[in-house]
Amino acid sequence: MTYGRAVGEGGEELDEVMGVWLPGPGTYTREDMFEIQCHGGGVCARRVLERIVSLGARVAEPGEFTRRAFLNGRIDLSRAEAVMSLIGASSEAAARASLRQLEGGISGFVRKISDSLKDCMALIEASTDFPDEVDEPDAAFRVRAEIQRMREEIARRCDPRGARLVREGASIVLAGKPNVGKSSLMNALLRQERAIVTSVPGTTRDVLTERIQLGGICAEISDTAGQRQTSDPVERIGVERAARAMERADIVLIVLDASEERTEEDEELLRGADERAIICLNKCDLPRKSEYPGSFEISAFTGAGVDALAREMERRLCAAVGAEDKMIQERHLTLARRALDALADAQRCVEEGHPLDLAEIDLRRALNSLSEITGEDATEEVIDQVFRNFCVGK
Ligand SMILES: Nc1nc2c(ncn2[C@@H]2O[C@H](COP(=O)(O)OP(=O)(O)OP(=O)(O)O)[C@@H](O)[C@H]2O)c(=O)[nH]1
Ligand SMILES: [Mg+2]
Repeated sequence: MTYGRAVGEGGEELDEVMGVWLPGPGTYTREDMFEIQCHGGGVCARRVLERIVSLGARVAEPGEFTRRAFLNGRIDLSRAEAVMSLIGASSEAAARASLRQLEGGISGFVRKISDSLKDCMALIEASTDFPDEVDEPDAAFRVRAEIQRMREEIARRCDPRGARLVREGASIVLAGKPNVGKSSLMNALLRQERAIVTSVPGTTRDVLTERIQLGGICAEISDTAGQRQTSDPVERIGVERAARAMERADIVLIVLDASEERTEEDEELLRGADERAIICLNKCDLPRKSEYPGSFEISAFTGAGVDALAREMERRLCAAVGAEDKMIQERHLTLARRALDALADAQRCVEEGHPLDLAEIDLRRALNSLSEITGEDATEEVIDQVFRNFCVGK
């Protein structure tokens, strides 16, 4: 590392810098590299960069460094993608999953399954080439068992919902009739006065969204307009938006008012409750007029029970994400599903008693799909597609 000055065309000083010489192959791309470290902020970096470009350098294309690392064999395609998702991670869970992928979690898994597939194919070839030495029914039995095992193992890693939760975060929606305390609960969960709270029913009209982190998972929490029949056109649009937000939610907090008798509007919401719902009996600080078995008894006003509710949401989201190493990238999920389909065809083929070399064709298809995840013989088109989404310079 050398200390020096970056100078302009006329010798004028642009910045005080450090120059670092990094000889390959121990570098990110395995090539020789030279790094100039200038002061932060927009102006210094831009001036130095413009000067270097005027001397003949060019700015890297999006993902070019990682692409070079891939083309020079330092990382496989799934690790290159992990670099990108690590940079873009919006939550602890996303960063953790990306790091595991960068360390080769997916690559190792793909290698293991690919080896099992090759073993199966070798066994099939042996049974067709040397029928006297390898008993075909016995080979068929072993291949079938192995296919079943591989299918289960791949399926465990393929969880589109868990992947979406890690990648994009969860959606939590507050629902309930007007004035039960949805906006108050939103504020209590956020620990800030975000939504307007009044004693006038119909206060919230639009969907109001904020981000929180629950157990390292990013969640968008949305306060909505109270559900009721209304002739006010503005409120009616709000009620429709609330219904749409509920359809897409991962968790629906159905808020009831413990200080009031339940009404038909409450009952209708409760009838629509599915496994995504958590029933919150709010205003428990006031004298009770209604109960609800199995509900979370809370007071958005005093804060009682709100932490327990947050912990329950955290528990549910963490359970949905799962502890095991899963695939998070859409591209990997698509390819793994393709491999699963091919394996299902292979299994059917063996079970229906067709010649084993027919199943081998399906096994090869599965192998090709899996190899595309790590980018062994990936086409130029696939590689372009992966790096197109990178940010500039990495
Ligand atoms: N005592 C008590 N009052 C509460 C509690 N939660 C909310 N309130 C009061 O209930 C009234 C309505 O609260 P909001 O949070 O605006 O209710 P909302 O469900 O968002 O109502 P809309 O936006 O009209 O659908 C306000 O006067 C709050 O102060 C609570 O836990 N205890
Ligand atoms: Mg409100």
